[in-house]
Amino acid sequence: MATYIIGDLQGCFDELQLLLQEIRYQENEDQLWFVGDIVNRGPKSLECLRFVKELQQQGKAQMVLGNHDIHLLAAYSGLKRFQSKSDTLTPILEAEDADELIDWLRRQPLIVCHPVYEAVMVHAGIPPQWEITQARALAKEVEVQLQSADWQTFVCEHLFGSEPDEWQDSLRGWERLRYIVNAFARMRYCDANGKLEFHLKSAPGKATAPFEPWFVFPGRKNKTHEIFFGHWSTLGAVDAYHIHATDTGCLWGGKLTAYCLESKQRHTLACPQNSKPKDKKTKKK
Ligand SMILES: [Mn+2]
Repeated sequence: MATYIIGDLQGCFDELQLLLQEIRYQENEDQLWFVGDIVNRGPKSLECLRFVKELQQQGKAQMVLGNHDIHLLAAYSGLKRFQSKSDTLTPILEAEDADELIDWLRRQPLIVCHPVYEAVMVHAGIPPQWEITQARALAKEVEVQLQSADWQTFVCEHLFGSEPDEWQDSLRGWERLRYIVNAFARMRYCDANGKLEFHLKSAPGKATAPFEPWFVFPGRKNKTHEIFFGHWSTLGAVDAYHIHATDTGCLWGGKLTAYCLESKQRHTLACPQNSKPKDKKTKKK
């Protein structure tokens, strides 16, 4: 039995199938962990979503919500403010099983914890000031809202926005939930206290002080666990600092990653067939 952590799919269904063949994935034995951003920008988001849903419902896969998955929840709910020309969500919204897909998607978590290993999966990261136990509890606060009957009000009216960018235990209400979502699903850079910086998207290396990649701070309280995440395609394959970055830019002509938790081996599939969508400003690896 193996557990494979699969990087951001973003609709790259054919590449996923090729990668699964290459690693000789055994559906009845192996577990797949998807780091989120299952959908959008790529060509086959509907196929990706159906595939992950089917496996998850059979207990063969888990996923966490990424910013694009949350974006899909918003698009389904009629929120037009953040729609983009490069969105490729229409086939999902028009699918006959759209309601079931969305109802399932909104019940997916922001963090997944391995039952045996000290390993967790999130889409973007966990800010330095949160221990894993606290991170799990905070993720739950958002999950409860997304699973409530009134979830569309939460998504359309309260969830989006980059404020507050600083965490306080005393934060309450929508502001508290917004920071939590942004940390788990959007963060790349922050300061030592978890103040979020959303304008920086490039690979580390430039002078960005006091902001650094969220995982490099010496006092980071969640170093107790190996953290698997995606979201940051310009970061590439990093296995250091007790973190494992798995978004290797399949969508942008890079690679799709499957990291085997047990053997600690990375498997990648080159995806040169994907042309870069026009609005993408980051360089491909
Ligand atoms: Mn993302």
